Amino acid sequence: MTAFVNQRDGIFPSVCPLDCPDQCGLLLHKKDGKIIKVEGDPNHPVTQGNICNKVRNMKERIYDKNRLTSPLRRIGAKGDGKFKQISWDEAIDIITSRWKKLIETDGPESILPYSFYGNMGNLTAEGMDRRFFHRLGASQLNRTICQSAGTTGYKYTMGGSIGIDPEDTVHSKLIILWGVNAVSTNMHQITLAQKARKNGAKVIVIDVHKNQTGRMADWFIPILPGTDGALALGLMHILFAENLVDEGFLQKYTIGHNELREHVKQYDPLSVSKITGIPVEDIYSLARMYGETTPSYIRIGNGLQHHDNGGMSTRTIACLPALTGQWLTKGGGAIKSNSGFLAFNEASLQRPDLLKNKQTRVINMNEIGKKLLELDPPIKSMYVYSCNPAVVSPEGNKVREGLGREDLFLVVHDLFMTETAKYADIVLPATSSFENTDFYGSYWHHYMQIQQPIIESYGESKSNVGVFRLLAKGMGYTEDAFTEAESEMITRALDHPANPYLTNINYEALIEQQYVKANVKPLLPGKLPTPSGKIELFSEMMKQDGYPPLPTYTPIVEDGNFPYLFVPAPNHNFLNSTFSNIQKHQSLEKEPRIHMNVNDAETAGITDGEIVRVWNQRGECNLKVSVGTNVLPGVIVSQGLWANIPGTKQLVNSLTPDRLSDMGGGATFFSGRVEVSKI
Ligand SMILES: Nc1nc2c(c(=O)[nH]1)N[C@H]1C(S)=C(S)[C@@H](COP(=O)(O)OP(=O)(O)OC[C@H]3O[C@@H](n4cnc5c(=O)[nH]c(N)nc54)[C@H](O)[C@@H]3O)O[C@H]1N2
Ligand SMILES: Nc1nc2c(c(=O)[nH]1)N[C@H]1C(S)=C(S)[C@@H](COP(=O)(O)OP(=O)(O)OC[C@H]3O[C@@H](n4cnc5c(=O)[nH]c(N)nc54)[C@H](O)[C@@H]3O)O[C@H]1N2
Ligand code: SF4
Ligand SMILES: [Mo]
Repeated sequence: MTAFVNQRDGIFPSVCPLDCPDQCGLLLHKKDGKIIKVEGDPNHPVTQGNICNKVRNMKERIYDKNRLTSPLRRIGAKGDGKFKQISWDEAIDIITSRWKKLIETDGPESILPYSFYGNMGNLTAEGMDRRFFHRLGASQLNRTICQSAGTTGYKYTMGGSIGIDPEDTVHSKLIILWGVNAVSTNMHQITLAQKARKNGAKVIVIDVHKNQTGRMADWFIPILPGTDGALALGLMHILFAENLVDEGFLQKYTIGHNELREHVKQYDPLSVSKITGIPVEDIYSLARMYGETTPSYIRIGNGLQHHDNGGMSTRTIACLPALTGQWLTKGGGAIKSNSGFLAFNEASLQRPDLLKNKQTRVINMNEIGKKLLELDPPIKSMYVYSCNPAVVSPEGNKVREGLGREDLFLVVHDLFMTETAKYADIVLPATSSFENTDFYGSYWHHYMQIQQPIIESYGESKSNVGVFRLLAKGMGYTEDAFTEAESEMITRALDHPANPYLTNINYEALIEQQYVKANVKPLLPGKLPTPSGKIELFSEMMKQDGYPPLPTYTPIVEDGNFPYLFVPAPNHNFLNSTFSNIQKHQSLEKEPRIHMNVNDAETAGITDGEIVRVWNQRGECNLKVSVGTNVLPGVIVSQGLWANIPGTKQLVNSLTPDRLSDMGGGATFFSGRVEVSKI
């Protein structure tokens, strides 16, 4: 391995670590041992040297004056943010002594890890940590906050997280960006769509908010939140009624088309229009355009699945390409997530065998507030890493009350003193991804990439892998699993005979080439990983799991007597809450705002630019209002997960429900209702 870290000057290959589908190839410019510039790597086949503004400014974050440099121990009240510097030895000793005691008095399940993908590297996000907590026998976390509902729904139709090769979307003639704010959240999909457009493709955006993505569309279709399943069923109704379906394809590659044909008769365009807020003529135009254009491509976003009915909506939309036989044409089909192609050997990386068949309880991360407050026997200690629950998890007031519990021993490992870390008893400093060894697979394109350490660890910071090695030692665990080298962990994780797409990807190839594409072929003709091997328009498995076996529209759940549906979505310059603490990114976003329809504002006597109170049974925020026509009446949209600046009330998740979605235990961030009042 080239020791990049020892070279004080030069340009080094890297990968964007953030939870973003594009997973860009990067080049890091180093001078005197420090990163002076982050740019896109022109050699990356998909991202081709273009990166977003957030990461072009990444060095501001890496060298921000507020980055944590040493372990800290709390000296003030919980949440106050008063800490004292301690050594790593002390920190590990405090944590492991406390845990050893807890294991004796309350059992290992009184300890809960809480993490997500603040850094997408597999060793960091789901490697050494899993080994450690398996060995400990801790409560397990069900990591459902992001795409769980949609992934489960899509799987019923297609068998797994598999779609088309996004590089093929330059050949598409109709591109539907459905519940995805791709200009901000998947920018290279836009680059590919623009290329397709040059060849005559049309781009349609279906969203509850006419944001930057809606503005670039040839046709923007505003829809009421949580009604996408109904729209998809209305489209199917017209496709069957007007013989716009591909009968040969349905016969050969699907099951249940006859049942579906009968079933969708009830979803007539007039009823669907009333549900979705989309004019009847537009539903007809969209169906005909979709029925008459090949290849067509649907990029299914995460937005539409953050609802009570998100699993079924995604399952339903995933049926559409089969009706018109898209999967056989280059550039035809859909992508929800492509993570299935790059699936590695989880058992070898995560070592569930270290649990020794113990059945430990599983806690859904979306319910963490409630669980911290109500679970019996209680969670006595939580270890948070690569995640910022005080800002990102729903029912935020409960989350913060739970984190503030005097008897909860809280450890937080992060690069910054996040809102969550302020509640911690012990705070540990984390390295940035550029200081680590790790391997990365995109959940959109088909490339696996490697990160080798490029800069020295910042201050005394340590990687997740490094900290779990120390914790294992402190606990007295002697298994080889905790001393295995990173290179060995990668080698073994990539040895996965069950995944035929990985055959050409291994550690050596990654070191040599930096990017290696999975050995992916078109899904059809071929056998899909569904029970029938075909696209399942009717799903016996859904029936067994207690769902309607055919795509069905169910409205989102009643949520109190408040007039507006509230959609608190991500923004352009942050990545979830990451960057929300960085001055440069804050000033680009100006301040947190809500968007409100002009008719609603008039009725409520609210004027553009005013600060309003947004509230419901769960909490309240004071936010500036933008009055206009980019949301439908009855809908309020905010963007960005802002931290609480003292004196402000802007944690949008204090308003969001912790109900679970229909499938996968997913989050329902966008299915809550609010009132908006003048202050
Ligand atoms: N700049 C930036 N990029 C990011 C992120 C970020 O925070 N900032 N986050 C990353 C992560 S973790 C993820 S999961 C992805 C998420 O990225 P996306 O898949 O784009 O999902 P969201 O941005 O949550 O929502 C997408 C759109 O769905 C709309 N929407 C909400 N409800 C509905 C609905 O019921 N129907 C329809 N049709 N539309 C609806 C929202 O208005 C929004 O414009 O982005 C990743 N990339
Ligand atoms: N209202 C609302 N809430 C949402 C969403 C929404 O659209 N609306 N989106 C949801 C979605 S899709 C997601 S994925 C979640 C994301 O929620 P989180 O996973 O919490 O994502 P971030 O806010 O980016 O926080 C990641 C944290 O990890 C830290 N970190 C980065 N690298 C490392 C590392 O190597 N080690 C350690 N120990 N820490 C590291 C970062 O500094 C940061 O504080 O938020 C969810 N919350
Ligand atoms: S956040 Fe997304 S678009 Fe920006 S550099 Fe990273 S992978 Fe690329
Ligand atoms: Mo996410």
